[in-house]
Amino acid sequence: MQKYLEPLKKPWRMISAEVDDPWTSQFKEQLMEKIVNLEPAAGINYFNILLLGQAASGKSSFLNTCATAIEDNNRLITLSQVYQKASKSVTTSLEVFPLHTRDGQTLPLRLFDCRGLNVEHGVPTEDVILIVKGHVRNGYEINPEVSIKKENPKYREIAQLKDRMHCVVYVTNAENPSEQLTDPKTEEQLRFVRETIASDHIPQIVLFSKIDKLRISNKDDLRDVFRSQGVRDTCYKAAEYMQIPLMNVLPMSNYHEENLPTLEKDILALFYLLTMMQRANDFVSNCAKVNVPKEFYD
Ligand SMILES: Nc1nc2c(ncn2[C@@H]2O[C@H](COP(=O)(O)OP(=O)(O)OP(=O)(O)O)[C@@H](O)[C@H]2O)c(=O)[nH]1
Ligand SMILES: [Mg+2]
Repeated sequence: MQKYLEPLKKPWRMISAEVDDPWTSQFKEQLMEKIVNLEPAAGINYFNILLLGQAASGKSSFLNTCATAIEDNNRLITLSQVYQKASKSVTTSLEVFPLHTRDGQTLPLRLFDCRGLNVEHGVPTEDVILIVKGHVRNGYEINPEVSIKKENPKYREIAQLKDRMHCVVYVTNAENPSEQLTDPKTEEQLRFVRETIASDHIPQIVLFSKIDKLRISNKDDLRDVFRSQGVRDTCYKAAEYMQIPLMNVLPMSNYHEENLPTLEKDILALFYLLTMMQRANDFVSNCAKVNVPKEFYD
């Protein structure tokens, strides 16, 4: 426990190089402006970002936290259902909800929520790959027993760049024992998915939720998240487990017990959303070879 009490001398992650103190409403405004003004490259209308993870890892809660931060209207938003205790997935289909700003602008972003991973009660591995490659439409009710059939109206035969996932976010959480972030079968499933989609160069991120369950610092203040040795060590373990670089592991605490939004959680959600959108845009630009002279790859 002692290590959680010793802050790092310097923050391990600079949330912004431009400001000394990121926990201000000015910084929140800056993030919001960047998000609202980020236009997808290559003529696509929406970035597609997929949330994947075990049941109860915090996927739907992250989506709701993002919706709350984006609307910024001093109220909590629940687009996707969250229950207090559930052994199987509460979310059973592939579902997407529009995110709106306070003045009604819709973000050019589709954040897909999904049934939890698990070979027996979760999304079949084949379906995960089909979803990532853009062959499954919004609203598909996932059947843990069998993969989607081509005759299903929710199956998309020809998937274009606009239909594919442009960034995959694995949601894992601090509730799991540090050495084992998933059960062994899900670990196997995750490894297969990671390796399959890595060959397509799709950006992959780990969202490490429920960090409020750790003792973040002496004051146990979310503002110490990037100064906490304990959070850094836990994210490092997650990075090793998921075989994803530490810079792509984002420590998060979703809205789960509060009655009103807080500046800290809004800023974390906006910062991570912007990170995901930027990675997605890099992927889209790369696929469409935006700004690359014709002879470059000759
Ligand atoms: N303490 C804490 N609890 C959280 C956090 N995020 C989610 N929870 C709680 O964890 C439980 C599961 O959260 P969900 O968001 O439903 O998880 P999910 O991954 O969508 O789960 P399924 O839809 O069942 O696959 C709920 O009781 C949430 O309130 C967090 O950051 N901190
Ligand atoms: Mg859910």
